[in-house]
Amino acid sequence: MPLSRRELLRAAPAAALATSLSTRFAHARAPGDGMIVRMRQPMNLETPLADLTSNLTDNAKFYVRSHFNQPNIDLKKYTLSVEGHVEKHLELTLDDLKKMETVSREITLECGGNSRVFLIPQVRGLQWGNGAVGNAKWTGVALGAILERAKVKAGAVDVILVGADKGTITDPQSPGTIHFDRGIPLTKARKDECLLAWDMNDRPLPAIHGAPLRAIVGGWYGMASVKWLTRIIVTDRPHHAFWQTMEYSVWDRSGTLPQLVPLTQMQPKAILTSVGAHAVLPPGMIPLSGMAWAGEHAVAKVEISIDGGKKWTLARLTEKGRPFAWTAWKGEMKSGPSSIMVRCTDEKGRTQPATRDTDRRSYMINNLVPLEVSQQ
Ligand SMILES: Nc1nc2c(c(=O)[nH]1)N[C@H]1C(S)=C(S)[C@@H](COP(=O)(O)O)O[C@H]1N2
Ligand SMILES: [Mo]
Repeated sequence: MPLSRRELLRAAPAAALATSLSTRFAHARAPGDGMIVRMRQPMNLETPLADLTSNLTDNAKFYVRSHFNQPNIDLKKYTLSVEGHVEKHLELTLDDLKKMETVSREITLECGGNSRVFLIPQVRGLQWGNGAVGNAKWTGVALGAILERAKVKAGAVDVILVGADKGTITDPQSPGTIHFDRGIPLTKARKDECLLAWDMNDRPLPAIHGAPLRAIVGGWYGMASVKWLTRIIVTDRPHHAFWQTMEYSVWDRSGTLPQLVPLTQMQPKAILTSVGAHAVLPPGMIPLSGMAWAGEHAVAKVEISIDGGKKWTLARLTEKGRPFAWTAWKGEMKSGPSSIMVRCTDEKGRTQPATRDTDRRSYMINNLVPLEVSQQ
C-alpha cells in the first residue's frame, strides 16, 4: 500500500536515518508509531481514539498487550505441539496448518483491563484509557479442527493454550519462570469463533501480535487469545495456572460462598471516539460517533446522555449489530457544557452498569463513565 503524503512527511526524518531498513520496512509502519506508550518493556501500546474510527483497526495501530518480551521464534524450526488428553500427539508445522481448511473471521479483542484509568479509586495494573481494543479480520484454522485431528479423549475438560514468551512475575509472585498461558473449556474451544491465526487483516500477523501463530478466542477478553502459540495441552481437569487465578480472575457469587473464577466473556460496552474528555466544543450541533461491542452477542442499541445519565436518546447503528465484532454508531448533540455518557445494550438485554462492581477486581470495566465537555 503506498504511503499517503501525510504519512510520507511524518516518516521522512526516520527514513533518512535508516536507509538500509527502509527497504525492509518500506510498506510497514513500525508498531509504536503514533501509539500511546503504557509500558516500554515489555511493550504495551494503546490505540489513540482517532484510530478507532474504522471498522478494521490498522495492524500498526492495533493495541499491544504483552506480559513478557516478544520471544525469538526460529521459523524454520517452528512447530505447534498438540498434547495431553488426546489419542494422537501432533507436531504441526506452519505448512501442515496451512494445508488445512482456512477460515477468516472478524473478531474484536478488548483487554480485560481496558478503561482502567477511569476507575475510582485507582486499581493496580496498566492504566489504559479506552484504547486497549481493536477489531481485525483474522485468518487461520479452526481450533476445533486441530482438536478433531488430535482426537480428544473422553473426559477432557480444558484446552490450555501456551505462548512461547516467558519470564518471572514478582507482584503477585509467579512460581518462578512461567510462560503466558490460558486454559479455556473444551466446549468453548470447539466453537467456530476460536481459531489459530497467521494473518491479520489479510497481511501476515505482525510479530508483536503473536507471529507466526496466535489463538483468537472470539467474544472473550483478550487474555484468552494467546500469542506466539507453541503448545496446546488438553487436560481432564480445569486449569488453575497463574494467569487465571492470581491474574485475570474475578469474584463469582453465584455459589454459596464467593470464589475466584477466570475472566471470560467481554461485556457490552460503547465508547465515544469523536470527542475527547474535557473537549472545548464550538457552538452548534456536534457529531458524536464511536464503537460498541458485546462479546459473544450482537449489539442491539447504543444510547447517549448529555446530562449525566438522566435522559437518554438512541444513537444510530451504522450497520446491524453482530456477535464477536464491534458496530459503529453515530449521534449528535447540541453544543454546551455537558456530561456525556454512552451506553450499549446487547440482544440479550444486558446493559452497562451505572456503578463499578468491585468483585470484578481490576477487570471487566464497562460501568458508565461521564465525559465532561465545555463550550467555546
Ligand atoms: N503469549 C502471550 N499471549 C498473550 C498475551 C501475552 O502477554 N503473551 N497477552 C494477552 C492479553 S492480556 C491480551 S489483551 C491480548 C492482546 O493482544 P494484542 O497484543 O495482539 O493486541 O493478547 C493476549 N495474549
Ligand atoms: Mo489483556
